[in-house]
Amino acid sequence: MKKSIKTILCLSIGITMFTGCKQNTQAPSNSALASDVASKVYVAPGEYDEFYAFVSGGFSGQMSVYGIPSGRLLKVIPVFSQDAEKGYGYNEETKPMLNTSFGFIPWDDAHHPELSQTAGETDGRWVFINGNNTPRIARIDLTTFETAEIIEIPNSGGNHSSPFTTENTEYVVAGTRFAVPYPQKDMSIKEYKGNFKGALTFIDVEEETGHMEVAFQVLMPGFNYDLAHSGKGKSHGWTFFTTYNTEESNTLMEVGASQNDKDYIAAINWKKAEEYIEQGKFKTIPAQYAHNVYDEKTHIATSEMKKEVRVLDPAECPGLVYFLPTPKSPHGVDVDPTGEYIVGNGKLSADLTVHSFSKVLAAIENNSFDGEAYGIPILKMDEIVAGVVEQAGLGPLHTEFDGKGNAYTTFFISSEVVKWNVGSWEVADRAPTYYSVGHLMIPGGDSKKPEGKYLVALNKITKDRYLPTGPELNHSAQLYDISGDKMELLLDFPTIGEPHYAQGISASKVMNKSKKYYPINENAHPHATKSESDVKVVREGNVVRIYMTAIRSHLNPDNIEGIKVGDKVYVHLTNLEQDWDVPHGFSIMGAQNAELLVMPGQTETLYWEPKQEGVYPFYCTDFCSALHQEMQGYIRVSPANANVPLKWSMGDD
Ligand code: K7E
Ligand code: CUA
Repeated sequence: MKKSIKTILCLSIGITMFTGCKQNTQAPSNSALASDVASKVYVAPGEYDEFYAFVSGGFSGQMSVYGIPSGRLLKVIPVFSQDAEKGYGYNEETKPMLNTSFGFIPWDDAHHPELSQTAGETDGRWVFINGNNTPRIARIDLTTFETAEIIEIPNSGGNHSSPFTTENTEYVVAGTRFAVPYPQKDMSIKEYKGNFKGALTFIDVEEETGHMEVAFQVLMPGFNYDLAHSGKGKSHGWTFFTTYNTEESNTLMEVGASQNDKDYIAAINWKKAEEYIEQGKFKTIPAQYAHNVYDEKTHIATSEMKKEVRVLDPAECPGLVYFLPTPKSPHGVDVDPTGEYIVGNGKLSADLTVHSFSKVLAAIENNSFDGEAYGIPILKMDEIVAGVVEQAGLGPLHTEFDGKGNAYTTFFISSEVVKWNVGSWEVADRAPTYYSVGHLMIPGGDSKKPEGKYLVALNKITKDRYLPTGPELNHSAQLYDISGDKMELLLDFPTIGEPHYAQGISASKVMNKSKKYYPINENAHPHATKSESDVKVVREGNVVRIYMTAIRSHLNPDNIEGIKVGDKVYVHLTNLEQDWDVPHGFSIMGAQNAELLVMPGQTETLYWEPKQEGVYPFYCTDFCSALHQEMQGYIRVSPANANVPLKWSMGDD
């Protein structure tokens, strides 16, 4: 076993470091593949995949949806970024979704999709995802596959240990990666130690609607809070956050944050937190954060600015937080399906440390503490460790479970997935990844009921796996069959942006709820046009509103005159179709927001300031019918001082 680790290691480092010099002219060998793998990923034309996979876009700020096992890209869902494919963040209706306390921010870094759960199982209602850079959490509705809500996280910096859910989606959590002054203020960076803080935020998710509110924050020492997972079963009521930089270094972090032999997993008893909130033991701190909600009936997002947040100080709330010593700068923290085992993936350690929740409770009961940090008790490590997976690989990052008593951990440096037994801590199998794997995903793999048939490795480096596409290659995912004793590599497929985490779910839990169109009679958009007989153009001062409809195969009206240079023109386009998968597009020459893409039954608005006189064509941008090319019209733009009367028509009227 030792030897094979070495071989893999050399291979992986070799490839990672040196492919630049030794150009590959041929595709890498596929000799590792069994001959029947193609049939295992083949989904015949017209047939459906067995699972949905929701894959983060990382620096693209989006989330993409794939079918598993085929690896087909089904959709890209715009979340924290404007998206020219969907019009999200360009049309007037969705711009407020990207509002923050810093104004409109149309790009973020999204890492961790997390499905909603009921009784510890994925339920197919929503998927949440974090924006790291300007801290935000989004909720995507899995009937529409659209972003329904985004809430900003106050006094956070690098919203990374987010948005992991509790067993019944009571909360999704949002932990700050970077410690910052709390509340934010001007102060010397050199005074970091002891003064900066880390806020761990619990966001209440309303059971029926999914509506999010910041319930409370736990004000932690100024460490970095890297990842989280909530307890389940016996550990329900707790959430675990990894920490690094317990050194509280503020410069040259690669050295400064790697001094301590052990950092901690912070165990937060959120049921206890609820009691303290109930008893009024919180402080109310001024804060500024945006809460953006998309209304499916009006098809409009609104943004509200929130002003304060409730904060609990662990030093004043005994029993709220304990530290579990864990080697060494742990990255992921993962809880097994029973809720008993808490796996710390110490990225600078060769071993995996697994804590026992029962032992944690016993240690708390017996006051088995090894001192404290900022008033938070540190549990004695040797009293809480359940086992150690020794020398499993290099650079463990993340672990998922198959529901059959096995865990699978990714090792970034040794570029492999290692399967090990929960309980005996023995390594059972290992499979190389190409290359440098980050997260992995098993459908339901962080829930009580994993569906342990497939595993997807989400890789950081692609190099020679695909045809070259210049300096940047798409990231890659790799699909493994894990139904047998040995992992079997089935498929490579490219991803959009950087796939950090992903979540998977049986298609049957989602597909039948999928919306086919928006009922036009429920369209409550204030500028909807529900019938072609209601189309009109209205001028109020220099604001002109065009109430337009789209149906195969015309835009109505299609001739408009009386618009002037300097007008503020709003094209409110309603798609009158009541049929699945018949969007219409709209675009007009010279408009800076350029285009719309309107779903059946929906109304969207394009804002346009005509800059030059002339006659400008507009047209439908989505090939919707045999006469799509005829779906076009003209708008005449006259000089600012002209007195051309406002007129609109379609046909001869
Ligand atoms: Cu490991 Cu942001 Cu979850 Cu990427 S993080 S790998
Ligand atoms: Cu409507 Cu093309």
